[in-house]
Amino acid sequence: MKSFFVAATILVGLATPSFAGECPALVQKAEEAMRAATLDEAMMNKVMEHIALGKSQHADGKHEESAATLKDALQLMGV
Ligand SMILES: [Cu+2]
Repeated sequence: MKSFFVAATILVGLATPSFAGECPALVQKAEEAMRAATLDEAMMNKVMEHIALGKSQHADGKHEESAATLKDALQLMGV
């Protein structure tokens, strides 16, 4: 019984950081893409809004939503 709890704890521990770690990597990717891309001002603002929202979702622990928002930002830039 004890080993079951240990195994469950390890599984939960492995599942959470994969999301938590994905957002900062996506933020970095989006910011790099933004610097490299030639966007008009409206698109630039839209991308920046997405990145800011993604960061705050990540800070709130909503890592799945954050990753989705940041992937939208990349998609806006055609990445
Ligand atoms: Cu996150």
